[in-house]
Amino acid sequence: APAIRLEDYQPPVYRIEKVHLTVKLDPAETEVVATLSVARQADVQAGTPLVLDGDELSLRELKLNGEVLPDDGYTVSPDKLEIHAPPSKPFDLKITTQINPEANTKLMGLYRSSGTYCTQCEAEGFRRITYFLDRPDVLAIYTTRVEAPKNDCPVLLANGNLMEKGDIDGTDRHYALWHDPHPKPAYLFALVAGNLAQVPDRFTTASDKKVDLNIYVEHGNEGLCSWAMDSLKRSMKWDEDVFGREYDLDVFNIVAVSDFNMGAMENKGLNIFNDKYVLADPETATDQDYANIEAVIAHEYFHNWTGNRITCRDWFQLCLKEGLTVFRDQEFTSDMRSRPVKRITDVRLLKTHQFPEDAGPLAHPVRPRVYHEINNFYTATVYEKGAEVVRMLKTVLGDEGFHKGLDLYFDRHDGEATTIEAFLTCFEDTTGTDLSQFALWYEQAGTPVVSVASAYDADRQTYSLSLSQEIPPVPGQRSSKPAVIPLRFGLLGPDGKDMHATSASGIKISGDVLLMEKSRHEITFSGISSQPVMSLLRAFSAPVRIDQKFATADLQFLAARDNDPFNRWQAVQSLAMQELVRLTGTLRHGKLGAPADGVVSVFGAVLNDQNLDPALKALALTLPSEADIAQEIGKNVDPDAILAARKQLRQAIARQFHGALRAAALEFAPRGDYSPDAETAGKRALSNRAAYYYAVSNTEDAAQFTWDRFSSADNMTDRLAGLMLLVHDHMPGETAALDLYLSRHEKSSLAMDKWFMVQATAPGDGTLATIKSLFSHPLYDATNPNRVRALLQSFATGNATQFARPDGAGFELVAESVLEIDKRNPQVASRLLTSFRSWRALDANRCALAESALMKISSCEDLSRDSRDIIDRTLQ
Ligand code: B3K
Ligand code: ZN
Repeated sequence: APAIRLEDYQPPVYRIEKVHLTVKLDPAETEVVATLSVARQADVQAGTPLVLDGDELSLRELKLNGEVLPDDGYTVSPDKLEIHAPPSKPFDLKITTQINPEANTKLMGLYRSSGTYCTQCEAEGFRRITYFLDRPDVLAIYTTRVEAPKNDCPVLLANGNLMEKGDIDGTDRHYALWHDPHPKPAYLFALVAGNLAQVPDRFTTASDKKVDLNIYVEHGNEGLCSWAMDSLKRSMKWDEDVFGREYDLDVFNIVAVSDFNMGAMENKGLNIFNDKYVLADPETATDQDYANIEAVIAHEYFHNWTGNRITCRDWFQLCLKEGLTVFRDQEFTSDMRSRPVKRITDVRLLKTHQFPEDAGPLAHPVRPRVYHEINNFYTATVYEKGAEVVRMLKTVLGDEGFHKGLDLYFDRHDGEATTIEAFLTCFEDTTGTDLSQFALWYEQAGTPVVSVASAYDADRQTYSLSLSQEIPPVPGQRSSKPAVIPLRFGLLGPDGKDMHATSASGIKISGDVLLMEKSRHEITFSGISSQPVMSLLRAFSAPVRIDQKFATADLQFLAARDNDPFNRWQAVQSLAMQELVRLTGTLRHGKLGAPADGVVSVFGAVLNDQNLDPALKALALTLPSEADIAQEIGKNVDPDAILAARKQLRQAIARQFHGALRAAALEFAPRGDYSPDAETAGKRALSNRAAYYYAVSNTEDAAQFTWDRFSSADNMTDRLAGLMLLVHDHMPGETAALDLYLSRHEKSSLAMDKWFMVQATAPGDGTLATIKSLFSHPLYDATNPNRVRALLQSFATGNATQFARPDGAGFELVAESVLEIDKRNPQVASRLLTSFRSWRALDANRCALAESALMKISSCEDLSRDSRDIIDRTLQ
């Protein structure tokens, strides 16, 4: 596939102003009649050919201004329709294509999920429905007529407002006519038809407009939508209150489907969701699921302004809508729940997903400059780092400047397809700030490392700080320019309070933010009356790594006293990380070191801190993940040693504090009816975190205690936590627990995904055989993306020791699966393939084994474009 480059961008030569679609649904032979109102751009020569995109299409009829086009007037293939010499005046093009939804296993374009017709058009799925200028800078007004048998498909939906609905005389079919008055790119087109249950509600906007809200689900799931609906209403209200954004149609529809390549899709007025981000009740959904549903519902809703009303000029600008919308959904969750908890959760996600991406062969800038397959760029870098960049913009400009700039953006670009440059210009225009250096965050890949050294001079009462920044080389980027790095900080005095310098030199400071703009800064704070402890990067004010040598005592001090909750958490993590890296090293030399008392006791102090919010406490008591430790070690990684080191520290904490842990597990277990609210969920998290340690405490009742918690759980959060312990720690009752869970949940596919996931992520030699036998389990379905991800993606990304087995069998299994899935669903396959991205960091033996598995994939000649792109970059 050819490389698509940002620098080659050309505006479209024709506009498509209106689209009238008639979709006559049929499982294998759906007919699509598209009438496009086309106009030549003013600066384009008359007669310039019109070249429309297609993908696996077959043309049935073609008319121009009502006349059948002669054969020599056009050329057509499944992926292209070219009109050689279109009229110079605006014209109508009527294109009839036939498609086969039933055979569409890629789940792009129009397909069927459990009998329901649905569409997915982002990024380039519309061209699988009809020939079109399938690019985000072609904005049209759509009218859609959906036709289907009344019995099979009582529900007929498309974007916009419903204009008309009726029977088609003399047939068993009916139709619905939808009109969307807002011009939109084709990737936001959607239609749905099926036999679905409707859960209605209503929202009144700030300007008193009534909006009908509906969630459509499979019959029987009506009772599982109330959390999603509640989340939607809160999102709508919040976007009015915080960003001044109102909804703009008479109806907002959400449809939940069970076969979906990703989380959800923000189609105008008709969001389509993976049902895991809609359906919830205490019996089948965890607290985490509830939080995810709230966040994804909000995210898709917020796209209505950031993405739909203002969209992207081209796919290189993807972060324009995604980074900004993730930032908005993060803020929403922070307001709905606990800001520090949300911040820590997001940073953990960033560090486990985005940092490794940015440090490996798949690294790319937040705004890439080149791609071969755009679907491979819906990445943690575009989404999560993209959100961090927006967050930094807010930190650099201040709340007021940020909101003024954003208001201008909404005003100036409403109805347009635009760019990152245009976005940044709005902030420059409102605040007078030059953002040209800041813009490098969109251009440069890799995670900057900020190195810190400090010295205190008691005589002069000065504290000096040397800061330097550097981005380690990443593919295609050997050197880099200094970025603008806002570092939120505090200088802690011995009493734990922030000290205030009488003056500071060497850097721009605004409030509690140091603004790095150069590669080096020598900073001096004066009037510092005693040796301070530096708390840097508070609230994780920039997506960087900090390289700072800390004395254990200073980290202990920060862990206990920092008034920034994020950095308190970070201090505990840093202490644990130092120790885990040390223990891993010892284990690799065949020795068994004991965890240091000083580190273990910090966990005891956290556990016994009466003033710490339970949710924060649960997070502080969570050890860095195996993936985090691997990343910290960086090269020659041995996952077995990491697993063993982590287990050692966990056991040491468990053995030393078993009494307090048991007490906390009991004390914080919420009583009474289940509620998913953040506070109650925080208590449950702490209770389960304590139980996680207690399970390996060597006390007599640890096994029984764990079993009882599992078997008596009255909600999924506790049941799943219990099941994980029994299965991952191979405790007595492991098999019985899996059987009990299976018989209880076999009817709920979302609950069963968790059952597959728990087994796939169990450490231990037996897991590979388990996975292979699960392939033939009656409930395994290789065509359902959620199920495939539950078994294989979770194995490849969440079971480091078995994926990277020293005999290579884990890599083999994933490689074979990629090849098999790729034939059916390239997007699911290529996503699974990205789990190899850190292969070069492994030890020599594992590295060689990973390479041969990758070579095997690469040698396959008919790989999809998606997987070819990932494999080529992974091996480069
Ligand atoms: N915009 C969609 C993602 C589409 C992915 C296409 N491969 C969901 C979202 O980010 O809201
Ligand atoms: Zn999004």
